[in-house]
Amino acid sequence: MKHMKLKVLSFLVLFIMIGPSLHVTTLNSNAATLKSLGSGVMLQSFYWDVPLDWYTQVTPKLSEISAAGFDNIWLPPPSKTMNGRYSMGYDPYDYYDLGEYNQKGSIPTRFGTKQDLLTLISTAKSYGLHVTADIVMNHNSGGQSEWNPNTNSYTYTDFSGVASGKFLRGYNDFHPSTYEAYDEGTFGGFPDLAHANPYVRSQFLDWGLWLRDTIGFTDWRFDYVKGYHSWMVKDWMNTVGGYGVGEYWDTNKATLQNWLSGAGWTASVFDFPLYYALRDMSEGNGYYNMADLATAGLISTNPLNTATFVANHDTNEIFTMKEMAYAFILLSEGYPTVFWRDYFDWGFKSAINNLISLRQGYAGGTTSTLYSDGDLYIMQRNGYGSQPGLILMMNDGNTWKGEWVHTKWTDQLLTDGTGRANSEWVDSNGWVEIWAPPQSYTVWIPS
Ligand SMILES: [Ca+2]
Ligand SMILES: [Ca+2]
Repeated sequence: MKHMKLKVLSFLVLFIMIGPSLHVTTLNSNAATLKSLGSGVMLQSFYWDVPLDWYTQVTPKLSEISAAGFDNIWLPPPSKTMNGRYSMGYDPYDYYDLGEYNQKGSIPTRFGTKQDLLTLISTAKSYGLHVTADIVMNHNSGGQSEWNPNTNSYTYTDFSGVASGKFLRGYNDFHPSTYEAYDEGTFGGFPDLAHANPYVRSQFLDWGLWLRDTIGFTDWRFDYVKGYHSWMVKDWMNTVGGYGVGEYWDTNKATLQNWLSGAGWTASVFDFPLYYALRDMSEGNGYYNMADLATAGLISTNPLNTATFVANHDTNEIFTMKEMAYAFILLSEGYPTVFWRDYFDWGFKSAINNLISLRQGYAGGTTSTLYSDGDLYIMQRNGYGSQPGLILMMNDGNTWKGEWVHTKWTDQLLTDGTGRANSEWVDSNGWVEIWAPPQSYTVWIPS
């Protein structure tokens, strides 16, 4: 009897594990008209020092972006900053000025006017795309100097003059506050917000609802979550909903799991451990141990709460074998992010389009490692629903390599979805010999 119950329970757990592709809190009513999040992949739709009025360059590409299979575009922090048009948005000054008020040198932000942003968002939604806002809650910049009795000194913590007239801040809204002297971390020398002050917490939640209901953002990327309490993200997700992903720049998987737990598993986190493993592969000139890929990332343990990437606006170190790195994240579990420059500027568009198509058509279900050694990593997606599964074979060695693997199929012709290798038959016992070129990959699908 007890045994039976356990079996039923483990079946339910399995179903929950492979059913949804990622964790989304469904409070947002307008998400219903958009693509199901996770049915495609996310596009980081900016890079460091993008041209001025960037919004107006993104909008004309949204049709193409949606058609390629993306389901979500991640935009830079929208608020007016201390450095105005010179800033990439990570030094927020007036949270409610999205390019509407003449302050800090201009009406628009670096990325354009509020109207440019609204046009971008409504166009994106017309193509079914989610729109992710970059949320900077750890620090501010650009306040006036004021006498601060908490520090017995002058501090740049007077944000009472913001032109929007909303979310005014003063010294006690920052650390050291009478509510809390300090939190998890500070960023540069910027005034560091005290979320333990109930005013700060509630103002952020109000701002989140305004971004959602008035501006139209659907999802959230949380900047520098290492710098503040994870409960702030949990409160945001439980109040505002959608999909949230934290930037916790750390390679320790247990540390990332602790953060996810602190955020009540309401959000995901970027897979920095996997990023650095793929960087090591790229820089290894064949000496990277490919067998390590099976467990290198947080996706190997927490795929529903993991967003993967191979480059972003802060870090771009993977050059050799970059397409293979994309193959790994785009065909694995987790929610992959493609970097704008890789897609539009640096020549990976057709390869990424093919990989997204293979992901959507085949890459369902759990993951099994079929074979691994120093130069080969071969994994099978086991299939789910209408997605029959596939096999990804990665080779960081300097010669063509073949390997016999035991697959989920029998008496089945497998073709290489990249067109690099000849088709191969799986025998009646499930075995097949598959091949991959040097420092490259193949993708085996039933045909
Ligand atoms: Ca902090
Ligand atoms: Ca190797």
